[in-house]
Amino acid sequence: SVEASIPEPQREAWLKHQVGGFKDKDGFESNFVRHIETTLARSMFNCDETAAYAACSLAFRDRLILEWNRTQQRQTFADSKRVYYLSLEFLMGRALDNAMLNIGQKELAKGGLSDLGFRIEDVIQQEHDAALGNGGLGRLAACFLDSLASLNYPAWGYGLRYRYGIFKQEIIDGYQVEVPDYWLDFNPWEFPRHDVTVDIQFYGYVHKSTDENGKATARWEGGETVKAVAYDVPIPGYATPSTNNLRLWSSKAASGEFDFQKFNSGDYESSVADQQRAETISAVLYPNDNLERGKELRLKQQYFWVAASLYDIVRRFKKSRRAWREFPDQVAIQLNDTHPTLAVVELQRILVDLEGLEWDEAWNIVTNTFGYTNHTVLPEALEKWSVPLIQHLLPRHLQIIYDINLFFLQSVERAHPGDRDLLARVSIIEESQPKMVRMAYLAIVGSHKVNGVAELHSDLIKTTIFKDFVTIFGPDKFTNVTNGITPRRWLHQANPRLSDLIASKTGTHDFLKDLTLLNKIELSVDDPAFRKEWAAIKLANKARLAEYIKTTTGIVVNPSALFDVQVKRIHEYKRQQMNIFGVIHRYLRIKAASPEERKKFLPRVSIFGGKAAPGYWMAKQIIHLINSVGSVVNNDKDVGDLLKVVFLEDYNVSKAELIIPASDISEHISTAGTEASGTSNMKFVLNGGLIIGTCDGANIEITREIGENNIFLFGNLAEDVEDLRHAHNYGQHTLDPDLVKVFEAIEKGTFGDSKDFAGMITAVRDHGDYYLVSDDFQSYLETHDVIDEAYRNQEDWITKCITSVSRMGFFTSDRCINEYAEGIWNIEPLPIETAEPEKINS
Ligand code: F58
Repeated sequence: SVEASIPEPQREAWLKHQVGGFKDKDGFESNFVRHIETTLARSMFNCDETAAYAACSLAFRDRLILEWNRTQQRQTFADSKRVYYLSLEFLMGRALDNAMLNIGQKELAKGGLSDLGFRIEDVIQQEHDAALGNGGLGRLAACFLDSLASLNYPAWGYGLRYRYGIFKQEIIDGYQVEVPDYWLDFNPWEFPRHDVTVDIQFYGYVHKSTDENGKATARWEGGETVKAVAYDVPIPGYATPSTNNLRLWSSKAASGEFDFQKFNSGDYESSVADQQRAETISAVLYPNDNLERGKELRLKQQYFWVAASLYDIVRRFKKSRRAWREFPDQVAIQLNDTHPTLAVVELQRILVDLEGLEWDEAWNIVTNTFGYTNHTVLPEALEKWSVPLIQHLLPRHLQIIYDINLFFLQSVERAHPGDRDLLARVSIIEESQPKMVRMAYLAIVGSHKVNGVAELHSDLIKTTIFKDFVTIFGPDKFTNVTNGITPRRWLHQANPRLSDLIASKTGTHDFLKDLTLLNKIELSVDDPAFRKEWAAIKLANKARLAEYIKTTTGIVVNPSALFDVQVKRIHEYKRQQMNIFGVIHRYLRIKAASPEERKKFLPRVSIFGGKAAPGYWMAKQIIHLINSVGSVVNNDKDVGDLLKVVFLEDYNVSKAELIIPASDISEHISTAGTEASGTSNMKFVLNGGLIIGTCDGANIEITREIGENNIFLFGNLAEDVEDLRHAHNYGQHTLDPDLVKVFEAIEKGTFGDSKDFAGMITAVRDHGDYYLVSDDFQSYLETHDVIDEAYRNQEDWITKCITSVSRMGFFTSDRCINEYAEGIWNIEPLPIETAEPEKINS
């Protein structure tokens, strides 16, 4: 047993004083007060909400640490296979509420806080989001961590501890302004491990020689060394004691604080320069969404993180004293997109250069260890790194990449003799000026499985960007794992009343562990009391959002209007421009209508939110147009409640938890074939909102599950996109007449200086309308009219909502994780022998 690892003479003393963590409300309160007075050195006579948040978090943290230690001990003793999820982004959001719910102690904390004079909601609101991610990819990683822990898989996440997460967005005069997000002021959820450090090397040169047995060896020498320091974040599972670890690396100068020599000789500036240069590596999250820019610092981040993580993983494996060939039986590593692909090269380097394995044996271990998930087909988002840059920063890795490519191309040549074009197409090295390393190709060659994130997307990668690799490796290497979301955060935490209403019909909250149990509520679809409460919850959620809109923007919206929401990163392919053009079209119709006719319009609130990458000019123009339309429409007496346009500043995870439960209809309207999956589409439907969408990403599978009567689909299909684009570029582009009217209104200056929006119009009218806005516009408008009609029939609408929710079981991230575990990682959950009674959720 675990206890036996303590030497006999000391065991009794240790076990006698083992900390238990609080067990009841009284215990929580005493913990809380102790943290206020000692840990935080605050007085109980003047304790504000910030201090209450801190003390409450510390009390819960104490609980988490204990379970976390036990989980790690359990996993070490079991010595079973672990999975390592490598992601440059983990968009975690707030931790306190999630911790309370997952360990089943929120009610207890609520009572305790109330005894001490606080409202739990206010305390929760004090927490700053952990925003170490851009959008879907980063949030998916966070959902996966929740599922891995909840399902008792032995799993670690590895990422970077950015000092600045995604920037904070402010809207000033209708424009986006970026403000740094310094989030580490007080972060009770991380544990610095100053004893867990790895020295990471950059630059230098490679020394090649032959050893005494005539074997060629390579040694990477010289260059710069930076220290990686581990920071651990506990990840509690839901209704299980399992608490996994997320390890984030922070960079520090390797050589102490600073150069005293220089300091003493008066050169203070350069004495700190080394330290600053080292710390820059983990300083900022790159704020691009679906765009890769090839900056040296980004490559440094990637190698720094990958090398530290692999060192850690290998160190753990070596403790088991197994033979190297058993590595893939003990270790699965998942590459979240191509950002960690250097891990393939680094593991090969460790095995060949440092551990002395033969190339082929090492390569066999490497490819059996890695799996690669692709998240995009957009060409501008596919990572490529210039050969000279890699040569400079990682000279030995470049040689290994060339060798990997050589052996790969030789195998292709053997299977497809004489096909020179094929060799050029699949080469990991692109023969451009300068030459480039194609990271996706390297990831495919270095992994045993490659997956897309929704059915359509997985089909598209097989037939377009990775077609040749299907020919070479065969179809079985390529698979699909449709994305999912954690129902703990996206239903129970974000929408507790709905979660409880569902539980009142299904008998328990077990659907949070097995989401397919939601199907039981379909039996209650005609139950009047259930329907009434369902509608009341939606209205309350809308009223709460209306209140938030009023306090943050001053705009007054009517909670009984139809709330139409599009919240996600701003990108041309996601087509927020089409949405705002549609809003303008609606505004023009209202304006043109007589007072009598106006009464027939259904009141609507169009809600937008999302950040634009700071260098993405067109995305910023879209934000500006949305705000400009808002200031005209919202102040037009002719319009009144019939139309309001709201842009919510600084969309992030905690705002998503507020916005999503308040939506009637949400927009997932990417050009067909461009959105790999989408995950907010799932969150909206799970919260009893309907969606308007294109036949793209997971919208297609959502339709299959919930039924096509319950979703509003429109627009051209992925298979037609190429031909349409071709037609645009060869002079056959007649714009949709309603879109022309919208453009005329903008150009007349209806929404301010039309020059500010010229780029958005030219993109459609003069530059080939790459995203097919005009082609889909009519179908989009018509579908919105259908939505208005459907919403008027509230009874039918509620039936659609309930039916949809009941059929959403498939989209839990628990299902995804089980699919990865079985089909890619070959790992099993670690059984929990002693489920402590207080862990079982209420
Ligand atoms: C997103 N990708 C996809 N990338 O766009 C979305 O369809 C999918 O649902 C989601 O992944 C999860 O699979 C995405 O968010 C990024 O933000 C990258 C950040 C780093 C630079 C390249 C884009």
